[in-house]
Amino acid sequence: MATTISDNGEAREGFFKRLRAKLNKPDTWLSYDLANLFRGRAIDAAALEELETRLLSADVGVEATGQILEALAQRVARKELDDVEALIDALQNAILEILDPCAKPLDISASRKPFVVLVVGVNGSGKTTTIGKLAQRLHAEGKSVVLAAGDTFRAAAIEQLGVWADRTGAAMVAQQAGADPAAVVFDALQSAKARGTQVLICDTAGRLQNQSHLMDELKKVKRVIQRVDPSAPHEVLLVIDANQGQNALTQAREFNEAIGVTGLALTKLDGTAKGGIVVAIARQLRLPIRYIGIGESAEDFGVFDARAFATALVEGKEAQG
Ligand SMILES: Nc1nc2c(ncn2[C@@H]2O[C@H](COP(=O)(O)OP(=O)(O)O)[C@@H](O)[C@H]2O)c(=O)[nH]1
Ligand SMILES: [Mg+2]
Repeated sequence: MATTISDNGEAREGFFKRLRAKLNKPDTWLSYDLANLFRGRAIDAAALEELETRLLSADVGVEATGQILEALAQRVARKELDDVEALIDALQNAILEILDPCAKPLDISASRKPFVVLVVGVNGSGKTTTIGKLAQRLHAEGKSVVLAAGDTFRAAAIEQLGVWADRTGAAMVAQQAGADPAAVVFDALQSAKARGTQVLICDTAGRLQNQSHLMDELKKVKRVIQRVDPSAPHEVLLVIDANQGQNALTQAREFNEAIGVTGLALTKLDGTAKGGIVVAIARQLRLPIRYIGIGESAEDFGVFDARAFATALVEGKEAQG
């Protein structure tokens, strides 16, 4: 495939290579498995049954697995899949079909000033880290950024955001631990407006998603934002740790019901043998997947690219030689 490689393209290429290397721990995921399992065998109903088991154990989920197998079974019936390479190729296409509708990058429109991103998710999912990475990315694009330290639950959370602010050149608006998050976000929004800042990113506390207290707090933050700018927040970004497995789906539904999620960031895909959860999330939630995280540093972060992800998931390291 001939591609013209711009600066941007090169950066994307580099991220894709790291994604491919990090996503598939050597012997954990499909490609290695399948190649060994099916080499020299006929691709028949029995083979598809074994594939089904592997998809389910990789967290692809019942619905997405069903959809994938249906597509493959049709091709087996037409005798189009006569070896393991053809099967892997067809699998990749079936996964891409599920991921593609969710690959909708966040468009940070310049007409919103500031463009307000409210970041939510359970404790430890990677919110603050994702905010730091996003701030870095926006900074590199020449955009001005204010961070609101809306996780006032622990002092350490405010400090952690402060480190990212220093590192990325973003301004931060914070109050002491225990302050009302809605007040912090209100201040930050006023400050961002006064400075003519382009993007405001609001951190929030996580704790447990089933605490109605947390959801009430997030609703209040949202209301306060809307009092200043009725069109905001322009993005409610839910951060999900991919290692949460099927639990991630439950979290997403709860946050979505409470405050309305407009996009997802999926983190810690480097640490999981179950990257298949991304397919389950795409199939069931049908929410735009904006970004993925594949490590702790700022460069371990990229826009979700459905084709690159499907390829990384299915090809793995082995296939790359
Ligand atoms: N390996 C890995 N670690 C991550 C990633 N994103 C965040 N983390 C780590 O996960 C932990 C929790 O992240 P944090 O941003 O504090 O989560 P928060 O509680 O949602 O704000 C930290 O140790 C982060 O460095 C990722 O994509 N990959
Ligand atoms: Mg945090």
